[in-house]
Amino acid sequence: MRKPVIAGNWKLFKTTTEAIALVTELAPLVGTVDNVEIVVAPVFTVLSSVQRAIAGTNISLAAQNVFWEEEGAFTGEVSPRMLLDVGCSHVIIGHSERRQYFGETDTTVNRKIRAALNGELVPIFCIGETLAEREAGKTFDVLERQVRGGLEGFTSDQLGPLIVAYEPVWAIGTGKTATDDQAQEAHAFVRGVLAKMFDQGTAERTRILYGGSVKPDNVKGLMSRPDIDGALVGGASLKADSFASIVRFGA
Ligand code: G2H
Repeated sequence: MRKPVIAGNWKLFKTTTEAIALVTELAPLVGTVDNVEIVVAPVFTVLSSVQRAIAGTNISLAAQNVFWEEEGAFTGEVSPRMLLDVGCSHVIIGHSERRQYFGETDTTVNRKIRAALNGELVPIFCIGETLAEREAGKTFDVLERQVRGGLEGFTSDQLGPLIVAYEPVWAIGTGKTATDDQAQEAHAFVRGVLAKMFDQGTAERTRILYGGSVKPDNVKGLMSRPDIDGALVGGASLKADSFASIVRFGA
């Protein structure tokens, strides 16, 4: 059985005071939930403060990005060791906004996943097609290319706890959610690619999250589908009550 994961991607929001207020309100709302892995991903600058605020709770900490080198002359970057140092257990890698605005490619994503796994962090590896790609009938080609590119050169054992997040780019922050059927179809396809690349066991154990305008009122339908193991939530993770509702619907 795959334990569901509900992860909040805070993107470029929340100062220290705001971030602490959010998790302080969130923690008691989800405190009794033990059948869902709950993760929040704040900006780098507030990771330490959020870590102190969630100590002793069932909420885990993720970063939104990582670099593949451990240290060196790489101005502006942060390494896996540094994320571990401030209490991160997870890291989002290859989010479509990073691919779109910061030049990330399947190759850089692959290096980041390797560095994260070597550094004992759980990668939340994001993939997803654009609207143009979907309308051109290329969704499966794009997903297969991204999965193969991101995970090229790994053995099944090395993948360990890797989480995949399917986020159709056209559904991100737009209020348009993929239908339950569209999401399930993509998730089943991705699981099939994992089975082809690795083996059935790896495909069966890998959690595949859906992301793209997930809200309290659509999470239940998505989570009822067999290959949807949770959600990567953006906008709706910025308020404690809506994120808590999503966590509970996913429970
Ligand atoms: C997709 C998602 C979180 P939102 O980017 O990763 O954001 O829920 O706002 O569409």
